[in-house]
Formats: sequence, structure tokens, C-alpha cells
Amino acid sequence: MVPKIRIDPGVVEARIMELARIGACYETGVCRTVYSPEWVEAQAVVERWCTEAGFATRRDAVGNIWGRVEGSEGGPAVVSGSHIDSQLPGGRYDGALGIIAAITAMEALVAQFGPPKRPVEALSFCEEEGSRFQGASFWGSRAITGQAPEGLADRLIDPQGTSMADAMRAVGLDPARIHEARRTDIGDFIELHVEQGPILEHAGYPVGIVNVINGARGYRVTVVGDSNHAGAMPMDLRRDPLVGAAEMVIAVQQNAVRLGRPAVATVGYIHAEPGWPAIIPKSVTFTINTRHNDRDALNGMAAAHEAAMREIAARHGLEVSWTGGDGLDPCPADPTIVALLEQSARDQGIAALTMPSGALHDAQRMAQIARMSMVFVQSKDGRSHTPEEYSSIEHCVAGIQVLAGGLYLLAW
Ligand code: HGY
Ligand code: MN
Ligand code: MN
Repeated sequence: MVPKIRIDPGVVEARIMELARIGACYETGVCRTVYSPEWVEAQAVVERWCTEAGFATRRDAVGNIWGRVEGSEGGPAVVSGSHIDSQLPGGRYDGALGIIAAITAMEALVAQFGPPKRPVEALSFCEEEGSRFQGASFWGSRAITGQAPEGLADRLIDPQGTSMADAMRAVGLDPARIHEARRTDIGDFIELHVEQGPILEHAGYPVGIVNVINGARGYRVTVVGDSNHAGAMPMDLRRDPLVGAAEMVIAVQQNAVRLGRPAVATVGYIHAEPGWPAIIPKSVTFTINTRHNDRDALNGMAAAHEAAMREIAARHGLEVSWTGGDGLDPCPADPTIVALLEQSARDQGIAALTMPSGALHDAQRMAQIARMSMVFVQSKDGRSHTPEEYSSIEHCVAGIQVLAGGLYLLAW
């Protein structure tokens, strides 16, 4: 039986606002990319919270912050946390709430029940969003799980031309030591996160418990045609790559619509060259981000995107090519951890819906080295990756109680 765990809403709100001020942008947004001055300041705040809570606090080789409470019986650690970086712009909750939740839950558990039997750690991942270095998503959890190979930090370049390796040096980290961030002694990992979608709000639940995380496939597509005069070239003689790309965008969208939930497909970026009103473009580049929580369905949808792009290009006499087509596979949560979180919610009288995660998370990397699940907090209007992102303090506290109950069952 999980006793009701007392979480102070005032502390949760104060912490959300303290982090929200660091890198604040667009009124209620947050712009905080990895290894930026805002990132340094935010990780310092997390470090201070952990130290003030009495946790043994350290920064690892890639800048993840860890706050640890030793367990009287030892054993593999129980870890909870999320990422400190944001989209550009992101909201106040994506990532940040999971760090605040872990620290606040651990503090409450120690205050209410004394030291744990197993070691418990709060974790602030240095990077998840890929918002500064394209291709760097999950940098923190990749390093922890041994998937940040030597030399990668030199190859990742931000839009200003700075390499990940130089950005690390600028904040006092040595890229030659990335491998030291690897952990092999973590038993369980639970990430609390805002849902970022409308499912909980529509179903009337404050909290969700994640049983599977979507997999994704990403593409960068280039369509090439003939650049020419927008007035002198008759329509029937054109090879216009933007018209082909437009048809491809619709085809990709329709592939996901046809499959139905939880299939999704997004073209979030498109660029025409040279990109002037009186010039038929020479080439168009766009991205596809497509997701599903079933591997066969995901691969089938990706194959359908590829077939549609080939067919449309051939019909318009265009050339099409792409890079990518890969990404993380769907990741089931550990049934034992899901059951513990369900018990935590039940025992504390909190209504929780067991559900899949549409967004990707560090948790799916951590699942490669630990038993994993996640706690979701209802997102208002399902908004996320925007400054409008919002979750009520009441719902945040309910989520933290469910997380704390899960940690209690695992470690106390
Ligand atoms: O895109 C994602 O799902 C993650 O939030 N970056
Ligand atoms: Mn995000
Ligand atoms: Mn996130």
C-alpha cells in the first residue's frame, strides 16, 4: 500500500517559475539550448536544489546533473529525471517539470519515510531536443547508455558553425571524456513529463502512465526540377519541384490519416531554392517526421511515404532523393514498473490513464539499460513545443505524487 505522499504545491510552482525565467522568450516561452549560457545557469539551479535537498550532487562528462541519496541496502539505482534543454521556442514544462518532479518527490519521500533501501537519483539530462545541433537529440541519455561514439561531438555543428566538441569545451567539459558518462548500475528509470497531446484532457484524467513510447522515422528529402522564368515558361512545359513536393506533403499526411491513430506524419520544414516570387524553383528540400507505436506499422508507413515520393516524382518528371529513413523503434515500457505506477495512483486516489506516448523521450534510450516507464501530466489544450504549453499546478502535483509512489515501491 502506498501512503499518500505529501507534495507542497508552492514549492513545485516556485521551482517551475525559477527555471522558466532562465532563457525566457516570447513571454511564456523558454529558449534554452544545450551548452548555452542559459543552459549553464539552469543546470546550476538544478545542482543547487539537489545540494540543498542533501543529495550527493555531481556533473558528469557531458553535463548531466545527478543528485543521489544512498540506499541502506545498496543495489542498482532507481533514477528519475528529464531534460533541461528546450525547443526554440519551447514551453516551461517540457523537460523541466520532470527534473523538478524527481527532486521534489525524493525530498518528500526522505522527509516522510527517511532514507531509502536502494539508492535513488534525480537526473537532469543535458540535452534531448536536438534544437541546437541537428542530429544530437538525446545527447544526455545517449552518453549514459554508451551511444555517443568518440568523434561524434566533432561532427555535430550548430547553425553558427560551432561544433558540439567546442561547445562542450566552452562550458568546461572535455569531449575526450564522453565515455565516462556511461552508467551500468541503473536498475529502474521513471521519467515524469507533460503529455504534450490532448488525450488526458479529452478523457478527463490528470495523470497518465506510459505503456509504450512511439518509434519514429525521419527523412530529409530533396526534389530537383528546372529553374526558369515564372512568366515566360508555359505551365505544360515546366518541371516545378515545389509542385511535386506539395503533392508529396499531402501524400505523406494522407498515409498517416489512412492508418488512423496513433499514426502521425509531419512535414515541419520546407525550403525552395532559390526561393523568389518570379523564379520557378530549381530544388526543394523538406523533412518528414513519421511515428507509430507498432514497429511493423511504422515501417509500413515509411515504405508508403517512399513509394508515394517515387511515384509523384516520376509523374512530374522530377528527381527525388532522400537521406535518413531511420530512427528509434517503438519502445514498450516495463510491465512491472507500469503496474507499480498504477498501484501508486490507485492507492493515493489519483485517476490515471495507462496510455502510449506520442512524443519521443530520453526514457526510450534509458530502457536499453533499465526497466522503464513514464508518468504523464495533463497538458492544457494538448499544446507543447510552443510558449503556450501549460499544465496546472494541481495536475503537476498529482503526477509527482504518482511518481513518488512508484519510487517508494521500488526503493523504500
Ligand atoms: O520530438 C519529440 O518527440 C521530442 O519531444 N523532442
Ligand atoms: Mn520536447
Ligand atoms: Mn521533452
